[in-house]
Amino acid sequence: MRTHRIAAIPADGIGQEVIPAGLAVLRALAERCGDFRLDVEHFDWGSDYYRANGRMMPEDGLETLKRFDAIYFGAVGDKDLPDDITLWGLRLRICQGFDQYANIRPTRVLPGLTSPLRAVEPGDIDWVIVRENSEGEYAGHGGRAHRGHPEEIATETAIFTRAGVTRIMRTAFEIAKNRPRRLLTVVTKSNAQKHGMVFWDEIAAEVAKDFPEVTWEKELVDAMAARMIQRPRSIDTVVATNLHADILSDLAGAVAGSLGVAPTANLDPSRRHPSMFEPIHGSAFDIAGKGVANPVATFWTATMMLEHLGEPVAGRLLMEAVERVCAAGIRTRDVGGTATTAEVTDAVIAAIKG
Ligand code: GGG
Repeated sequence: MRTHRIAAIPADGIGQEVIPAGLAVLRALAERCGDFRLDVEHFDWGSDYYRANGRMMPEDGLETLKRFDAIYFGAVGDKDLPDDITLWGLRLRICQGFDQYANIRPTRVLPGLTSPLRAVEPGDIDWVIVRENSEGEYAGHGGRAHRGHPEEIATETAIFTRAGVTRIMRTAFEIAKNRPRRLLTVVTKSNAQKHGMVFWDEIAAEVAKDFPEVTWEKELVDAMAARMIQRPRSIDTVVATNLHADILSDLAGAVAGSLGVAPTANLDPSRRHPSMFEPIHGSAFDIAGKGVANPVATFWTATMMLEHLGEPVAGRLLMEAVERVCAAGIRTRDVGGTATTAEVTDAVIAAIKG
């Protein structure tokens, strides 16, 4: 029997609803498969922890997480705390502290779901967005001066390193190489940002030499946003900076029907640290506690976690169960249904049990 140690951090808002739903589904899956078990430990880190302790997670929190094989994460964000405190204090601390530099965001229109784009059917969109997850616009480099004065200034400097850009580019080419269309779009804003973004284009061209089987192209981020709406079938694998890919992947989630179905894997490909799996969506405190959050993104991200843990069969079983439930019309209201979080979860568990 294989054992995988999972750290569960539901954190804020609907994270408190979707992570328990995801764990219930994972328990049913482990029971059905019978050849692996999940050893889950729960952590109460997040905004309530901040109110009690003055920090989003303990100082030695990363040390604690080191003994796990994966982290199953909900969402950060609180209506009373500044977003930069909650994001930097927990999610970014883990991503950057564990060098989870590759943020992988698949997008598909699941069976039974409807894209807001006219004439897009399930199967038409099959994208993977690769987000650089360790530096760039999220380097935290900058400052403020002359606070409160008319001449006040604020700087936020994006930092791109040769090592950082090369490794995310290699990851993206590798993913593109293993997909049927072998097409990679490298997204920048290199017409306007003539240092860091030109650097991205140069490194893409260098890395491309090692992947002759991959067709690659450059696209500006504004043009990419338009292309996602106007020519969605022309897109396959996309690589972009921390900020650009974050924005594009929210758009991708919306194109696929809802952010409520969009998953993320924050990977440390070196496997020196645990990787972290979460829905793309935030804490959505406007619907928190109402039992209507869509758990599908959290289930889909669980399939990515299972694959990472070396359980691809279980991952496929879970994804098939999720797709059957979506196709059967058991959907939360963000995707046009009336089902609750619990009803979708129960339906997926029933589909797993067969
Ligand atoms: N589960 C993802 C999450 O909690 N996201 C919150 C958020 O504010 N993210 C911003 C970012 O990652 O750039």
